[in-house]
Amino acid sequence: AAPAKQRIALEDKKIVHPVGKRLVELALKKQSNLIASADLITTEEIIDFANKVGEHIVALKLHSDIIQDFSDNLIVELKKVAREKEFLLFEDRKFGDIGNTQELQFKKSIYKISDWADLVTVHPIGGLESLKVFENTGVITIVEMSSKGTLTDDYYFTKAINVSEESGNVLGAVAQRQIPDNLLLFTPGVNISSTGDNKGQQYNTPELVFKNYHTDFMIVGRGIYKAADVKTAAKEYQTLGWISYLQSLND
Ligand code: 5BU
Repeated sequence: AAPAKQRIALEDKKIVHPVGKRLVELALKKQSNLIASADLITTEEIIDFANKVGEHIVALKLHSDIIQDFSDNLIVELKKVAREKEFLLFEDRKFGDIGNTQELQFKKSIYKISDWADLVTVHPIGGLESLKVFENTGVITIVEMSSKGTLTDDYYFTKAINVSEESGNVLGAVAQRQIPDNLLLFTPGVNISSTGDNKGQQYNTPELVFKNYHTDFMIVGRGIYKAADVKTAAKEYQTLGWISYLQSLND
């Protein structure tokens, strides 16, 4: 489908959340709207990956609960790389409970997400007040998923966007379509050499998501971490993503 309207450039988006502002600043400085998903299960692999892709990304996305040897040391090391190579730490926790439980999961688990994550994902299914517990961490709501047969239909999407716009904690949303300009759009399900996997994931190209969805940040997992040369792959996605973004400004 053709884009409904002109896309807004990153620097012209009216983002008020400090973490959202920082992300935009990093994107413009590094000429990157790439978020790498480090879906790796050991500390060694994650640190190695972060060092290789760091200069090409604006954020490193983690699933802490898949890391077999998770420890505070991993976070100490990751923070060092993140500071050095200038990217944010993004925990894709997909919270989805009442506020009190989310608060315990966010602050009290062995992952101590509140101590280090710049960004977290949340299913806004618990409603507006459930989002308050994330305090100064940037919340990215999941308003639509990339997988085949997802239950995030138009009705859910609209309600989830309303909650996201009302909450001061939310800087953006994950979706596979255009969203209001006051939110940053994050799109996973991006791969240049595959159209999907055998577990329901569906892929689009960087060109498509920037042009048709007006994505602000693309999220790439296997396209990078499974590549024979992850640094080269990250650079390739960075370049293609940025070119696609710039082209989409002129559509
Ligand atoms: P992939 O290897 O590029 O398919 O990984 C995609 C990542 O994005 C993975 O960590 C997922 O958990 C995450 N993801 C997604 O693929 N689709 C969604 O709708 C959401 C998250 Br929300």
